[in-house]
Amino acid sequence: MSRRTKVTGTRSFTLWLLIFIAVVLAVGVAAGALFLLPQIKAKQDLEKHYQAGVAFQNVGDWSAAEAEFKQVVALDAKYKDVQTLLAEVRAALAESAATATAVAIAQAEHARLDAQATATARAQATVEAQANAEATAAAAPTATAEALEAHYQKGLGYMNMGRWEQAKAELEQVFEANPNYKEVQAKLATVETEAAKLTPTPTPIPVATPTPPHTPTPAVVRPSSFDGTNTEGWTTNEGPLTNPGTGGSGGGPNNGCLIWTEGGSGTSYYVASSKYHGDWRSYSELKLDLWSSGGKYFTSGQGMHGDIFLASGYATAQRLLSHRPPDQWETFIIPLKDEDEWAFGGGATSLDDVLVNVTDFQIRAEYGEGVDKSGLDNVELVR
Ligand SMILES: [Ca+2]
Ligand SMILES: [Ca+2]
Repeated sequence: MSRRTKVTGTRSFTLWLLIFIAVVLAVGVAAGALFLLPQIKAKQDLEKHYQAGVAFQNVGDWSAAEAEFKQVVALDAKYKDVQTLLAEVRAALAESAATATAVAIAQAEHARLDAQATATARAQATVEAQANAEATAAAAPTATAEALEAHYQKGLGYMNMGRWEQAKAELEQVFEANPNYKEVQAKLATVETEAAKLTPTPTPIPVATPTPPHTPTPAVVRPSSFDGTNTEGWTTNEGPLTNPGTGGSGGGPNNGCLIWTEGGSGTSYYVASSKYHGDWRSYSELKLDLWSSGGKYFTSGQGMHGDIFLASGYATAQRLLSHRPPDQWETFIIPLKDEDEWAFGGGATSLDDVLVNVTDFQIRAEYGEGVDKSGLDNVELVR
């Protein structure tokens, strides 16, 4: 037999209390979910956009970074350092926009100059082509017209197929023959524009500096070795000059030289023959053998004008040797370049002013006060 128990009194109240508490808890949880979850989610969204913005910023995608940071600001304007990062990103955006503008301006200018050059070239070509076309047309008008039309049509055909290079070749033939033929100029312009899109701009190749042709030249020119008794046109301004036909520098048979002996009141010089007149600028040095003896060495006065004297009209250059030639042959080498040793006169300010066209070349013959003498041999200009 079953027994039924009726719930009454204290036990019934407890049950209802438990139910009430359960209901209150359920409502509380639901309310919590309703109010708190969106806030948690919003917080997560904020961080997600923030991190995305930072990532875009790191890879330099300024627009995407800005978009993300703006979302963060919309949700929470004071979130972390979002305002600073947004400012950075906007600055970068402005900078890249300025760069892009500059590049665009440069490209536009480049394109404009290219177009200008092409137009100029075309205008010139038009003039030439017109002249050619007139001559050709006069010779064979019918044949030319037929050939032109054939090239023109082939050009249009290639254009339709997008074969720009072939189209260009055909249309250029038309243009060369008759620049005003139908719409050839417009078609060519189109073809060139399209062809240019396919062809990368070639890097200009630096123009090689042409190598000047090498002209072999003798190392020693205009030499005077005074073989035999030949004075080779040399003279002195004062005092006698002879060639004994022997005793030249280096010795040996038939080795003559110039000998000057005392004479006159001023300083004596060997005066070169007219063979030495002209442009000396290609020579690097002057070479000669000298000896001297007797008298008392002097380096100024008595009409002296250096040990080596050059003139070009009024312009003069002179210099002393480092020492008096000894009483045996010594070779002296004088560089033909501007050095402190040179003294200029008559308006010359550099050695080249005189070397450009030498009209007088003298080598000092007299080195001593009182009776003295000297010898000269192997005068050479060296390149
Ligand atoms: Ca000689
Ligand atoms: Ca003397």
